[in-house]
Amino acid sequence: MNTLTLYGTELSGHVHRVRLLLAMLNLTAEWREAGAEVRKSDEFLALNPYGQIPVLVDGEQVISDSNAILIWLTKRYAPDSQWLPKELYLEVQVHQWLAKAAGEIRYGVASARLIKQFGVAENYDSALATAQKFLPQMEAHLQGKTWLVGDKATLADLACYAYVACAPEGGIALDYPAIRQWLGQVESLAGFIALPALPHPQGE
Ligand SMILES: N[C@@H](CCC(=O)N[C@@H](CS)C(=O)NCC(=O)O)C(=O)O
Repeated sequence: MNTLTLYGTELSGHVHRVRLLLAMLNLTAEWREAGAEVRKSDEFLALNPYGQIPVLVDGEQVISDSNAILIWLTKRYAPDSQWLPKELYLEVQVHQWLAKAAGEIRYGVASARLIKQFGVAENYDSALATAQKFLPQMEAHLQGKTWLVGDKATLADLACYAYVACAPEGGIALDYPAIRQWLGQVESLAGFIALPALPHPQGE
């Protein structure tokens, strides 16, 4: 097997989903800390011209974009596993949630956290509106369910977990019982890794 190398930071939810899957698959990757300065370096930009983490190097192959990395790792190292079901209707539902992770979740709860915790110049009102529309939809979806798709944990759960769990760090309360229960299910997976906690902004 090739040596795997993962570029990231511990506080990134995009990186966290990859770390979770590596742990679930019992795979180890060499860690390269890639804060803001590293991401602007020529060496890093040669790996990912978009200057974003995570980046996975697997032998000669370089893969960026967290959800693409999840697909790569699963199809390459655990093609018959639960993480990407083979049954087409379940598989497309996993892809729907990967799209939510890159869409409503990224531009809702994740954006709010970026603004409040890291001073990133995004629009807080827009992030709040996106989150306040999406979280009730996710809550409704999770009624009576343990996992986002089917009856086992999948890539959908790993991809959506971090930024939803960190919503309070962006000043967005998680007053959603089914979502909270689901977060607990993900946290109970063998090999689960917690994100370092950040303070919850007050008065939001
Ligand atoms: N679509 C990308 C987004 C990754 C992303 O936004 N990473 C952030 C850290 S959480 C980053 O590298 N930001 C630096 C930048 O965008 O310049 C993915 O899923 O991996």
